[in-house]
Amino acid sequence: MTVDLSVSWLGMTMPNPLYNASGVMCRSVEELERVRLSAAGAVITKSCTLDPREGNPEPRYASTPLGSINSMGLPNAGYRYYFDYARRYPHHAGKPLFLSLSGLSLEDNLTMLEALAVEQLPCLPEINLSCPNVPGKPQLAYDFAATAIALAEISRAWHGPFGVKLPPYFDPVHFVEMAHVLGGYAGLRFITCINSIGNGLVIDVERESTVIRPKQGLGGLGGDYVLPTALANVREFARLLPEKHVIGCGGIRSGKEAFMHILAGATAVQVGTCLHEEGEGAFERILGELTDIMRAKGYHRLEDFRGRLKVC
Ligand code: RRO
Repeated sequence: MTVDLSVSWLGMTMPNPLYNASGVMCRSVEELERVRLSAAGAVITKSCTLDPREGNPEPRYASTPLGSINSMGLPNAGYRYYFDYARRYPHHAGKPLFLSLSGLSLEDNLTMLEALAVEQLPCLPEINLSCPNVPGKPQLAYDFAATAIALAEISRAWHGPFGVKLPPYFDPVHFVEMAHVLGGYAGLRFITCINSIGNGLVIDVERESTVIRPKQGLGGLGGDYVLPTALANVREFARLLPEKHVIGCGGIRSGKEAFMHILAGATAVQVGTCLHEEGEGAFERILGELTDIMRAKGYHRLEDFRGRLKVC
C-alpha cells in the first residue's frame, strides 16, 4: 500500500511534514545544511536578533530522563547571517525555508521584517513570541494586549504570510482569548505550538544542584514532559482557528507522537529535543515509523486522519 507523506499548504508542497524545531541544529550554516540534506521536509533557522548574541553562560542545556531543560539565551549569529543563508538557499528544490525572528523589541522585529520585505526572499517568517530565557524579557505572548499591538504593527510592516511561535497555555480561557487575538490578522497564516514550557527547575540530587546555570537554574522544558501540553495547544488552536495552520512542536520522538500531533490537527510537525539527542538521522527513523502506523491503519495520506481526533 502506498503512503504519501507530502503536505501542501500556503502554496507550497513539502515532501513530508517533519522539520527541526527552531533552536535545534540551526545556528550555523553547517547545522542548517545538515537539516536540509537530511530526510526533513523543511528547514527553520535559529531565532535571530538584530545583532549576534553569545547567549547565556554554560552550562545552559541539560538532557534529563524525560527530556531536556535549556536556558540558551538566544545565542545566534544575527539576522544578516541567516538572510545571507536564505539568499543562497535552493528554494526551488522542494524544502521550504522558515526564518525564525526573535527581536529583543517590537522595533527590532519590524526592522528585520522590513529588511526581508525589501529583499523579497522566498522564505516564511516564524516570529517567536515566546522565548523564556532572556533575563528581564518576559514571554510576549503571555501578554494578550501586547501581542495584539505587535501583530498589528507586524501586519503593517510585512504583507506576506507569516507565523508565530507561541508558548504553552494551560487554561481554556487563555486558548479562547489568544485565538481571538490571532484571528484578527489575515496575514498570520500559521501558529507553532508550543515553545518549551518555561521556567522549570531540574535538580540533581547527588550534587544537590541545578543542572543549568542561568536564571538560578530555571529553564525551558522540552521532550516527554511537554507532549500532553503540546497536544492540547495544537488541538485547541486547530479547533478555534480552522482557517489557520497549526504546526505541532513538543515531545515528538517517534512516528507515534508525530501521528498524535497530526491527529490533533497539526499541518506539519517540528522535532526539538529528540533531534538534539539523536542527530538528523531522527527524521528518517520517525518518517519510517509514521509510514508504518499509517499503513497499519490503512491511511494513504495525512489528510485521511489530520484533525480527526475522537473524544471517547
Ligand atoms: O535561545 C533560547 O534560550 C530559547 C529560545 Br530563543 C526559545 O524560543 N525557546 C527556548 O526554549 N530556548
